[in-house]
Amino acid sequence: MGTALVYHEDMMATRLLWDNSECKIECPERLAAALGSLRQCGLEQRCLHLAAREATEAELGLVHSPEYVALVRRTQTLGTEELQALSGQFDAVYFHPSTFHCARLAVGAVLQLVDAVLTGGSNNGLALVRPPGHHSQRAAANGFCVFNNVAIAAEHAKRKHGLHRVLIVDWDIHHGQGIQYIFEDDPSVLYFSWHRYEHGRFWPFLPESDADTVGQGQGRGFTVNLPWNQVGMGNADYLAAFLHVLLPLAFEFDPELVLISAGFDSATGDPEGQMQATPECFAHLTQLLQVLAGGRVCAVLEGGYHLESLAQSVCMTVRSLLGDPVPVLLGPMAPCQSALESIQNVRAAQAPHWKSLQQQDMAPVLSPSTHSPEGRPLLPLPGDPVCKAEAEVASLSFLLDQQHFHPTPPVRMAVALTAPDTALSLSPDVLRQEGSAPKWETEAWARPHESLAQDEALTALGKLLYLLNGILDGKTTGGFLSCVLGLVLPMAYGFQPDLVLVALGPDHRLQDPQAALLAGVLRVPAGGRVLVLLEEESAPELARALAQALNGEALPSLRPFSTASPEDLQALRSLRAQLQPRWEMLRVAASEPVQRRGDSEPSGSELLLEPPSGPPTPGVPRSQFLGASAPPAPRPRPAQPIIPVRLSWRPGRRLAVTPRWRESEAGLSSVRPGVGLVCGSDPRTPLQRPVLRQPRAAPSVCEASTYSPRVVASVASLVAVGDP
Ligand code: Q9C
Ligand code: ZN
Repeated sequence: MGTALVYHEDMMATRLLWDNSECKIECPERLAAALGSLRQCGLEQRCLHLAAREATEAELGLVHSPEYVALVRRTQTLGTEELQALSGQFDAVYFHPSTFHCARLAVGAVLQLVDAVLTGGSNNGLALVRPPGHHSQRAAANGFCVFNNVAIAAEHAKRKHGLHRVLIVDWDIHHGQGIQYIFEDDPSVLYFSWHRYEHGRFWPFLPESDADTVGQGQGRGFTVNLPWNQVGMGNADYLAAFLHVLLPLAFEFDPELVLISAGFDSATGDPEGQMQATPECFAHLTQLLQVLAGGRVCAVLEGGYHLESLAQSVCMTVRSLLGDPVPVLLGPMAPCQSALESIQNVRAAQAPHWKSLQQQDMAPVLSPSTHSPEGRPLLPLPGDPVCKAEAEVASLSFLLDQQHFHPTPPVRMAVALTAPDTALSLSPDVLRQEGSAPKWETEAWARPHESLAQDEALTALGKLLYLLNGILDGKTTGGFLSCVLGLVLPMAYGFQPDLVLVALGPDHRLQDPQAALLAGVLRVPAGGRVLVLLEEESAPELARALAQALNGEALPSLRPFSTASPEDLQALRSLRAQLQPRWEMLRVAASEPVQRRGDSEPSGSELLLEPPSGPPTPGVPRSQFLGASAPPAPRPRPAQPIIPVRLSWRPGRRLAVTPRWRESEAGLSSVRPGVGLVCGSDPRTPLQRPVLRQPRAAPSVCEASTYSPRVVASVASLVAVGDP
């Protein structure tokens, strides 16, 4: 088991033999850089190494024509001039005498990986290959690609392993039109690609890269294109695309295998993509995909031409595959207008084909904020940078500095509440009562952690999230998923918590797989720091499912998908409308260009975000409590203000879980450091403070007998603060 790494040094042999500024970026050093970093970070050593092999002709024939395979085979014996002449027959392609060998190794490496993952040899893995594959077509090389590595792997998974549903996520910054053509009428392969498009002015200049291309015949709705019409897309834009487009469809599709066309030209610094996502973003994207298909995720290298950015992004991907907690994402968490327009358009185009999108009136953007040329000019305009390869390459740290990434966020805490009676305890008088906790004790707990000594350390999403009870009841998977993907996760990303507490109270009404999914996905924005608070009476099965989820292990499928009820959808819509002035990650559509953001918010948001009565927290301006009255944030934005909500619990509430599951069944001994299940020992023991076993060391299973703010704060301080 574990994470597989497939690689063969022969794949460094193919290289450009003549002068060509477009092709020279696809160079052997790409593999060397990626592998070198994996070694340096100690990640390569933790992977299971699979031997690469050359794909057979039959395997190539799963996707390519025999004539095309024969043509590529003949390049082995050609001289440089002949190679150059043949290369010129294709768009952005070069051949080398070793190309046939390398391209067959690339396909074979991916097939080895897929076989290992589908036969249980490993959980997931990465294939580091050259040449890349996603532009390659049945009878044509294209865009540095010779054989379509990922498409062949998907076909192989269907034919040899009998899979019925394969998801391909193409996060390379170019449109993998090759994969799209191969599966355009195939409903067993869901192909998602985002790509730099600029209204058709970016390579490969295809109208079929736009959002309104959705597949053909039986395959309608199984091609999902998200075109970016501006450069500079960043972490928030990519995450919004995952939360509001890819993940809802992926859960409804319920894949048995996830293949990632993992191009890192979508990362900051890349001369082709010109985007701004940081390497950490790929850790998040990977981990979000790991909640699908029982964790069977195979990443396959495609593009990525800024060597340092590529290498770091590859490391981030592997770290996630290994199950390590991911670094918390930094930077402003709000998608830009152009990204929201693209998201709105693809949701509108896909809505007829997916139940999970049929929840609101979806109209495409009428007047895009970026200029759309008359008709579709399929050539770059004069003055467009054609190739940036000659330009100076900026170092990664310079790029990150330029984007104003703050090195350390303030300590934050987020609480997701699902129990109505716990939520009710958030009334103003309880809040005041909580504030009067003995000063000496609070200070004693806060002393080792300076940041906790400040009041803001106890902030929470809880007051907002308790309103979600009605739709978190687990009746429909659709309602549950819409809530988790459309509200909880975007808010968690907007809040950028250092710790997430999930309190599963007595009436949480979540089925075990749903509770596990909630904990499993919240783990991602929280950088792995999630505490789940369970009731004493909870079933051992629930505790086990949660322990697995917190550990980053495979989540059970939610099948079958059932559509959310109209009431759920109405509740979601109105919550979104009320919350999105403050939480921009909730947006699924662009605001009208003429209208100022926040102008049309329904009154009543004050009710939702009402500050606790009593004096405002010292040092925190009162206006921060009021989402609707906050001014709309321009871009670039200052760091998102924290909404301070006092955390409180009914005094004396127990968070104990019975010893039935504690020792053996839940497998707590394998819980990772920084992740905890909080459970009580003997609830009758009037402990003043929790007994914390091995604080911050592995495994951080804490014992506490009272469900009080002091317990929560102290547990939080030990887990969230100072943990590298
Ligand atoms: N400046 C891959 O990333 N050149 N292929 C486009 C636009 C071709 C990219 C020129 C880029 C091919 C796998
Ligand atoms: Zn690319």
